[in-house]
Amino acid sequence: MPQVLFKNHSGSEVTVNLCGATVTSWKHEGEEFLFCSKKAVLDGSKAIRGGIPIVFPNFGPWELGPQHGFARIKEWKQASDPRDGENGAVSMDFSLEDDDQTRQMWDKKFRLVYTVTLMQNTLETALTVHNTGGEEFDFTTLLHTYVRVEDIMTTTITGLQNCTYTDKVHVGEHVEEREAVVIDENYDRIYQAVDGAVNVNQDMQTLGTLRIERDNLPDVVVWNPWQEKAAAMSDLVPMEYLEMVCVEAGAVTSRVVLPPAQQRTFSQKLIICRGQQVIL
Ligand code: TA6
Repeated sequence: MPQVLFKNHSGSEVTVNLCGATVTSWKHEGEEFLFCSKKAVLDGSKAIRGGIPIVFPNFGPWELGPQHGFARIKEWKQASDPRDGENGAVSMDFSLEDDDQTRQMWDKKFRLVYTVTLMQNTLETALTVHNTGGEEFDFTTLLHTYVRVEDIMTTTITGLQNCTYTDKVHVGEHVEEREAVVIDENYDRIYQAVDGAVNVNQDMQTLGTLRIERDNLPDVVVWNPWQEKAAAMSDLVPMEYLEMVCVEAGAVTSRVVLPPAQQRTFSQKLIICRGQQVIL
């Protein structure tokens, strides 16, 4: 599957695989900030295990098609060349439209435009959903970001305190009491209507804090398969669960309804905040 790489003038570069328009790598000053498995399948035959797969039009198991929808496994088009924006930003667009295959699963007319923007210290990814048909449709969507961590054991996630979450592992609904969430087991939680940014905090000397800001993506899913599940996954090296955490910005707890001829944009900013205080 073709890949596109582009750079900005402040030492960042991003790689996008046209399979799913999946951002598979984002480097700043030579340091990689996204996790992508060494066993990830990059030929388009399945979703890429890493980077930022795009979930659309359904988060989770789906009676009409594959888990997490088809957008992450379809071949997207490169819809623009890299273009310069304000303050040294560089952007590129990718697009996907309905075709016979998508209409067989989900009989809707749509156009998706995914804009990937490199700014200084920041990667912005914005998905615009256009309803190009004559009827309204509804969907869920999510940016399934795999954050690279040096060591999951010393990583914390802040910004989730007091949020209600649905736990897929210890089934039920709970309220997050911790200021700093620690991942130390198979973890799969949907935090609902999270206000403000979420931070992935690591050692200041290495990756520091990655701040995730969201627009129109109220929910945050936190996932790590942990040892046993990781070992059973064909596209993950068993010990790689120690090097990743998925912090996924989504609109998943309520379905988004889009009337005909309307569009809506869902975006996130991943912001490198090196040197910030780490909460352990
Ligand atoms: O977003 C979390 C999640 O839905 C988990 O339940 C987990 O299974 C994960 O996504 C990965 O799903 P995938 O289909 O990519 O194997």
